Parts: sequence; C-alpha cells; structure tokens
Amino acid sequence: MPTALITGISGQDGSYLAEFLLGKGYQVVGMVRRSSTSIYERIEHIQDSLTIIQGDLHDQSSLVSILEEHQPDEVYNLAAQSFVPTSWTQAILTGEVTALGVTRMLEAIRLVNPKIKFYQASSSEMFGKVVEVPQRETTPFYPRSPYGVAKVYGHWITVNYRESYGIFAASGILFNHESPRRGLEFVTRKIAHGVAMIKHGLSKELRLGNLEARRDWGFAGDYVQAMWRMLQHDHPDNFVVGTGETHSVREFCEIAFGHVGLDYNEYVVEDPRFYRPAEVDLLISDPAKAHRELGWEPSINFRQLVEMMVDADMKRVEQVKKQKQG
Ligand code: NAP
Ligand code: F7E
Repeated sequence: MPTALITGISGQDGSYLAEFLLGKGYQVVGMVRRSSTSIYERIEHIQDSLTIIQGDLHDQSSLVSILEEHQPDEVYNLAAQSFVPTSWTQAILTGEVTALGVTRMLEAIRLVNPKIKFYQASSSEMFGKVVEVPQRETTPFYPRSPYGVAKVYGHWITVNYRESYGIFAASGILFNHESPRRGLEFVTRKIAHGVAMIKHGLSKELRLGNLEARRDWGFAGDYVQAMWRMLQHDHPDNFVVGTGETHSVREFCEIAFGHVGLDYNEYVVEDPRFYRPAEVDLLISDPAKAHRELGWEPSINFRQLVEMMVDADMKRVEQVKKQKQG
C-alpha cells in the first residue's frame, strides 16, 4: 500500500485529493498546522481513514521529522497562503509559506529520501499579465501579485531540484478550480453563497469587485486527479491543467442568479473596495499536453460547476435558517 503525504489537507484541494487517494488504496498522511481549535470541516467525513499530523511549512525540522516517521512514497505540497488579496497585506508571510515553504519541503526530501516523488501546486496566477493567449507550459511568466511571485519561485525551485538532484519533482500549473468546498472569500463561492442568502431572504445585495475579470474555471475534484497522474508519469515534468475555456465574473453571476430565477443586475453592486492593486484580466489554458501525455480531461463544464455550487449553498443556507428558526 503506497503512502502519500498531503500538506494543506484541510484545504479545498487537500480534501478532494485525500478522498481520491484513499479510493486508490493509499495510506494518506495529512499535515495540518497547529491551531487552538481543530475543526477540519472539509475532511471530517474521512478523518477516521487518515493519519493527521502537525507540521508547518515555516518549520523545517517538523517536515524532516514527518518524512522520517511516515516514509511517504509521494508528497503533494498543497499548503500555501492561497488568497491573492491577502498576499498584498501579508506579503512577507506569503513569501515565507508559498515560496520558501517549497524549498523547505524539497530540502527535507533531499535529506531524508530523495526517491520520494514530489508534486508542487503551481498556479495560473504565474502568467498574470499574460504574454500569450492561451497559456501553456512554455508561456513566460508575468506575475501580478506577491502570491503570483511566490508561486513563480515555488515553480522554479521545483524544476531546479529536479535538475540538480534528480528528484521526481512535478509542477502542476493549475488554472482556477472551484467546488462547494471553496473558501467563502474566493469569488465563485462568494457568489454562490450570496445567491443562496438572497434567495432565502437573508441578504439584499452582493458586493463584488471587477466583474470583467476572466478566468478558466474548472471543478477541483477533476483537478486532483491530474496531480496524481503527474506523479505516475514516466518522468517528472510541468503540466498546465485547465478547461481551455474562459468566462467573466459577470457571466458567473448571470448563471448563478439565473439558476434560482433571479436577475443578477438587481442584486450585484460593483464595489471598488474589492479591486486589486494589480489585476489579472484574462486567463485561459491550453491543456493539450495534459490531455496528450496524462490522458487527463475535465468532466464538469462551466454551467454544471456554477449550478453545483449554487445548489450546495442553497441547501446549506436552508439548513442554517431552519436551525435558527427552531
Ligand atoms: P486552500 O483551500 O486555501 O488550502 C490551503 C491549505 O494550506 C490549507 O489546508 C491551510 O491550512 C494550509 N496552510 C496554509 N499555511 C500553512 C502553513 N504555514 N503550514 C502548513 N499548512 C498551511 O487552497 P486550495 O484551493 O485547496 O489550493 C491548494 C494549493 O493549490 C495551494 O497551494 C494553492 O495556492 C494552489 N492553487 C490553487 C488553485 C485553485 O484554483 N484552487 C489554483 C492553482 C494553484 P488551514 O486550513 O489551517 O488554513
Ligand atoms: O478571484 C475577481 C478578482 O479570488 C478571481 C486562488 O485559488 O485562483 C485563485 O486566485 C477574479 C479576480 O481567485 C471579487 O479580481 C471580482 O480577477 O476567486 P478569486 P484568483 O485571484 O483568481 C488561482 C489560480 C490561485 O492560484 C489562487 O490560489 O475575480 N473578483 N469580485 C473578485 N474576487 C474576490 N475574491 N472577491 C470579489 O468580491
């Protein structure tokens, strides 16, 4: 039975990847950072099947100890400060975790067992102010936030440890992927939850930032399968993973509100407070290499994704409303 270590197991992707690897017969070890509370809402349904251990990407010796004790065959490095706006207000922390944290894990692998396969969660935010449309593995990077800059570092240190030490280190350049488990501050979940609050009469409006930004949005459950495929490939490499389609925040609103019979124009307020110091206007992937070499394809299209997220939040908000009433 192979063993996988997932950093960031309490996050959106960590929860889907853990489910997927358990289904493949893996022993799954999940690293969480120490906190005064231990509510892991995204993984509580599988918690009994996981080994949860404490560690932090800030702390090199915790990573070494975890690798020595659990001897994983594969490490999926999903932990990061992943919210782009926070990367301007906490730029140094973002660099420490999202950039240097990758080196700390790679160093731990080099010291403990360089045969461990490593997956790095790289991001389409690295393309930023895009210099090529669509974006593929060879497109030059032009990051537009401290988060994007940190991810560029994480990507290149992964490539460098592959080339310097022969470590099986893969970099997945994943475009935006969403789900009902997405954090509430990200725009897709903010919209889905906002729609449910308005439809249930608990809110009157939804304040958003730039409605014209365009993203290549897919379903997180599909994307974690691409991560695993990268580590089963015959050599370590870089792969772009996305749907090859782009849609605006406005289109997301239109479908999400329309799904429950509402017109977004009556509820959405564009609020400059949510604008970013530097915006990424357009992202669209060319996932041909992942299709060709990994046999990976998305199973959920844009409309299905939006409707899945709205349906899930409609149920959640209804339950909360019922609990409050009775
Ligand atoms: P997420 O939901 O924000 O999860 C991030 C995880 O990192 C959480 O488990 C968090 O723990 C953990 N973490 C944060 N700081 C840490 C630290 N110092 N030490 C250890 N763990 C720490 O992110 P996600 O959407 O699942 O994304 C997973 C990874 O893919 C991230 O690296 C993200 O940057 C990258 N990525 C995401 C997307 C996307 O569209 N979702 C696209 C491309 C790349 P807590 O639960 O304690 O906060
Ligand atoms: O913003 C616009 C905003 O915060 C998407 C992370 O997982 O994907 C994610 O980063 C777009 C931006 O995601 C609001 O300006 C408008 O153009 O949902 P987001 P993101 O910044 O693309 C990448 C691939 C990652 O790697 C990251 O970790 O939506 N937008 N109005 C808004 N965004 C937010 N958050 N809130 C708004 O009110």
